[in-house]
Amino acid sequence: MAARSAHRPAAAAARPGPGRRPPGGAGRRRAGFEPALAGGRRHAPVGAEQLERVMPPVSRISFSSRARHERPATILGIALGVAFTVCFVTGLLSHAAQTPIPWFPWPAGPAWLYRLTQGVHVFTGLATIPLLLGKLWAVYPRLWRWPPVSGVAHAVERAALVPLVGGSVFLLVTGVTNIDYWFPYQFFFRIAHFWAAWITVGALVVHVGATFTVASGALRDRAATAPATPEGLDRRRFLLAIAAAAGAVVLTTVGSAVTPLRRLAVLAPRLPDIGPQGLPVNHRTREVRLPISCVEGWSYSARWRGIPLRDLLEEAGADRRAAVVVRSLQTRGPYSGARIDGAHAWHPDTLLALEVNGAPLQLDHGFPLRLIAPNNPGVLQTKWVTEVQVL
Ligand SMILES: Nc1nc2c(c(=O)[nH]1)N[C@H]1C(S)=C(S)[C@@H](COP(=O)(O)O)O[C@H]1N2
Ligand SMILES: [Mo]
Repeated sequence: MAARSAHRPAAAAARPGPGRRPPGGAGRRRAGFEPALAGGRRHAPVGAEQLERVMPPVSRISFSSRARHERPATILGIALGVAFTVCFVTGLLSHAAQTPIPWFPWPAGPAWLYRLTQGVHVFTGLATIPLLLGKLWAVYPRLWRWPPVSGVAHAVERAALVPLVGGSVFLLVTGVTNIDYWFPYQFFFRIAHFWAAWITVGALVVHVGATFTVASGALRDRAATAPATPEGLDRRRFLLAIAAAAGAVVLTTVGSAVTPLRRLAVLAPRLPDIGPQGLPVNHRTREVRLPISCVEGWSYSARWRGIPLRDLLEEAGADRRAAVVVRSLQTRGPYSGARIDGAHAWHPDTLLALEVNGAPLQLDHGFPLRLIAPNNPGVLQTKWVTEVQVL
């Protein structure tokens, strides 16, 4: 959306003749495609028919919707710009609180400040999801605009969409998977999220600069951006639906921080009052039922709760084939440590256990931390763990 003239071919594509529905069947292919080309400044190139065969539906599907015009796209863009700025600033504050910056010491008070800034960060980020989906829906016909670029400035604007859209999606996906404790990637969340934010905001600045004229025009002039035919989703209703979706996302999650709304927090991954001693727990703890089987022949089965060893190994970047030595506070004797192979170390049930049968480990059972792995002799279930070493 660099300049009006550049946008015209797509706008024309979005406007079938009066009273005509967007053509759908193969028989109407030609009729649907031609107005789009006629509306452009150039005539149909020779390859138009082949091009149409490659991507016929996209050139016609309901691009007539009234919702798909400059004005709603601009309003959503402003909402997104505000949301991203709020997320960016609160994210930087969070970064400053975790990685001290000499010239920006994070204060010890007021005590509620981080609770507020990080709540705003996460819940604004979640509200951004419907806004971004709406914006992408409203503007995606422009991807098929012909010609794809109409000059250097336009090329820069379009190129900036790659880090802008890619970065936004990356930030939202990693943010959501992180609060869900799902890490389907190798990189360290916080660092990747931090740098992606800088890239996205940089691209956002380019985007706002490049689209400012068109966007402010669309805001000033309600009538000019109205499509010829009143088909498809009404613009106002479209924006209301997006706003309602964003509100619903916040209402169904914010209760994980705002206690009075706790009962509404059906989409929140953690609730403020669920967990031992009335507080949520934030370890990736896991509970398994495994036996201790002593070489002497006696054995007992118990419920162990603790941190999967593989999570630690993963974070340390350990090799899956490497053997692991788990060391005990007890420095002498055959039980001062256990050497376990990769298959045991990376088994999802192998834990550094903190609890047994619903209570913290008793001192004799290895308080505060002991190893418990499936199908290993008791001698290898090291108690009083102090160190894990990858060989
Ligand atoms: N540090 C240390 N870990 C240890 C031991 C030990 O003496 N010291 N004994 C091992 C043996 S032989 C067995 S059978 C189990 C017994 O676990 P429990 O004492 O919790 O029943 O712990 C194992 N882990
Ligand atoms: Mo044992």
